Amino acid sequence: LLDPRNFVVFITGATSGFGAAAARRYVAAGGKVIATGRREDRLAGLQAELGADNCHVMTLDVRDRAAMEKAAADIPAPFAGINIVLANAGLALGLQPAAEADLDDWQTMIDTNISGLVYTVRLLLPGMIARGGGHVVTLGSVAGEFAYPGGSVYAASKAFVKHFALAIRSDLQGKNIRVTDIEPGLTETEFSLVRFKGDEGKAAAPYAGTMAMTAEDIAESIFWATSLPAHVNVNKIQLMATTQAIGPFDIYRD
Ligand code: NDP
Ligand code: 8X3
Repeated sequence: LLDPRNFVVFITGATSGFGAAAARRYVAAGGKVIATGRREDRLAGLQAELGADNCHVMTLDVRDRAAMEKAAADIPAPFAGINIVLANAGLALGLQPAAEADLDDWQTMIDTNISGLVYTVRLLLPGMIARGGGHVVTLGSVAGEFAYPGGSVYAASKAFVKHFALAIRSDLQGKNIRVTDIEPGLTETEFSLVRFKGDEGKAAAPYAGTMAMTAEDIAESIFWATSLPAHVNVNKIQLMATTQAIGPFDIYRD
């Protein structure tokens, strides 16, 4: 197994959910993280918890290409040896049928889940290659594999993530860069609170009366994939809560 004390992990979306749990997991194992996101107060809290020697924070919006370019060029020396990029920032907005969905919501998902992802990966890959190797971890979803009503652009954006991850692997042959797409199902984080725009009742409903996965479960799978011996590439990991399964096709009848 690789020694996690050598890990330097750049994380998008570290203010909550999987990203925050992954930051804690890597630092607990002796690694260093660069934690990023838009909410400065959350980043400050995470840094206070993990220590400034282990956790560097950068306030940034992954949709802002210029800010992303500046951030990638601005990593302080102790954290400059990034060898894991966790491209995790993302969101779902709304669950309306396609003909009723808010086009601004669709745009935000495309800008965040697709544009933000490709900025992150494209800007950080050359440095990792120059330093001799590393690992890109993307956050896809079961939604990228199984369509569901109201999923539309969110599901399609996650299909993009999955295929982007597989495709860049082909370009990275011989560069010692691994690529893994993590594809979780039902996991209780702030995901639903964001999807339902702060409506706590609606946000709680997907998790009510069941045992969803936790952010720590997903962080563990990310940590596992990146800790395997360097000659092993996990292409993708699809995880569901034990209480979640795939339903039948939906047949309309008069
Ligand atoms: P959370 O809402 O808990 O966390 C999302 C993170 O993304 C936050 O840190 C948020 O930070 C960040 N983020 C959102 N928009 C931006 C932006 N424009 N710029 C920078 N950061 C941004 O959700 P999860 O932890 O559950 O989600 C993480 C990833 O996992 C997402 O890509 C999601 O689609 C995916 N996923 C989630 C599943 C689930 O059931 N929870 C299942 C499958 C995949 P901030 O708001 O501070 O910017
Ligand atoms: C999050 C899981 O099923 O809510 O990607 O789309 S789901």
